[in-house]
Amino acid sequence: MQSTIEIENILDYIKESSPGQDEFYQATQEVLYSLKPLLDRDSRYIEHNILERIVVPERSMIFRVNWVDDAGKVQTNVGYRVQFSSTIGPYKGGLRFHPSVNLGIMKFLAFEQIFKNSLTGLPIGGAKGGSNFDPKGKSDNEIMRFCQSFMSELYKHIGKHRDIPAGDIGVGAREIGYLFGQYKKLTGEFDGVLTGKGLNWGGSKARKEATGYGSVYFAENFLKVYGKNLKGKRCAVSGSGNVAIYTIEKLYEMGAIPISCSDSRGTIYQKDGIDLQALKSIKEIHHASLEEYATVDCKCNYIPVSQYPKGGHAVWHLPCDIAFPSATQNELTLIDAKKLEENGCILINEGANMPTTAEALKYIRKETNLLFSPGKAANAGGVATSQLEMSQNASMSQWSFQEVDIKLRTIMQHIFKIAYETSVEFDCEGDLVKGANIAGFRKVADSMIEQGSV
Ligand code: NDP
Ligand code: 2IT
Repeated sequence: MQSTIEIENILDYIKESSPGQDEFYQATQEVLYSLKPLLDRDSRYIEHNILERIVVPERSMIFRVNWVDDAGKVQTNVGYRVQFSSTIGPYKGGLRFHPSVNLGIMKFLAFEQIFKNSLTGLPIGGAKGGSNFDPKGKSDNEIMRFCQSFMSELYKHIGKHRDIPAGDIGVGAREIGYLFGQYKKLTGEFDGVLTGKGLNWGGSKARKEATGYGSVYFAENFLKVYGKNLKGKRCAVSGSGNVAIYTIEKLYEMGAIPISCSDSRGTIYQKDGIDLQALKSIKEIHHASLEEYATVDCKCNYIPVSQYPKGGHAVWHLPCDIAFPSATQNELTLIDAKKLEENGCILINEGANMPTTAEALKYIRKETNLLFSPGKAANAGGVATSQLEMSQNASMSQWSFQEVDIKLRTIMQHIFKIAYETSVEFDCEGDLVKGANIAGFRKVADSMIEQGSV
């Protein structure tokens, strides 16, 4: 009872003190309610005011980024870095460049990152950053100048033992290269201050593939508990960026059939399996829209956003066995969840961060038998491999693709095990939302108590 009052008080406080930060409220609400069984069992967390302390970022930076476009005109964007928790290690988390970026989105992502990073078993704290800059339609030179301007402020706040950014939506190998170049110029140091670096200058093999591969390894572990596997399974994948592409690649390796991908303009449905080479060429080389895929491959159906079901997304209305939401937050709604269930889907495995709406998640957990892998566990392979990159940088070594992939597989197995075993410990076997939140929180909260009132 006391824990319910405490949780509601904290959520009221968040609502009042962070108006308009809907995604942050959604993320904290999910985490705090799922901690209830732990709080009821162990009174230390409330005694030490851990909930109140853990929902406030240690530090948030908001800064102006001026850059010059190709026409010679000065443009302005807003940059962010939210350093949420350094309890178990230096701040770690990606950078997102997307027009939708605002403080609430940065805070939700950085908050989720705390527990995700804790679940990996590695010593990394939680952070996120980015900008409302839209890379779409910009020239290579414009992107370079934006990255240089962004880093001209960010470099003051990061460091290899302090805060180590990486990629996320809109930030891939190209952007990390420009950011790293500027950091090196400003500081004169060749440091492992960013991860996702190029393989010639300190990057780790398999980092590019890690989030997608890790997501599939996680699904494989989960299905195994119920005597199932990925072979022959029709998998609906959303997104067509870094996470989606390497989810599709690994699904093929596991004998599954990835039947879809999507972007902000539409969805490709290809019953016999997505053409991975065509997808890579369109997205990784030409940075083009999936409309182009539809013109190259005539065996597929292209569904533009204008034809999506009302309140839903076409990709989740395709007949499938497993869903891999791998694009963005709140891309799987209640209508979508109902359709997935109706079509006989057995597992929703989140590759993106918080892709399932609160309403859909409640329905899935309370009213269906669908298995559900929360993003903070299922997509943790990316950040885990970033930490492997930091390890290689610190020891000035480079491991083979296979060595990194084996470590990634072991880490995903560990994350699944800890989330699953925690669900069993708290009498909710297979509820990995509770299992992951409790396990991720417990390690950070215990460490906060040990470190005192900092
Ligand atoms: P990319 O930028 O490589 O790809 C993002 C994909 O999602 C694109 O296909 C994009 O379409 C689509 N997308 C983005 N925003 C929207 C939107 N508002 N509506 C519809 N489609 C959208 O990003 P990643 O693949 O790296 O990231 C995907 C997800 O995975 C994000 O939630 C990210 O936080 C998460 N993640 C990423 C990790 C990583 O290592 N990269 C690690 C863990 C999680 P379009 O190009 O048309 O905009
Ligand atoms: O959401 C995430 O975990 C990432 N974007 C990856 C972060 C990282 O530091 O590799």
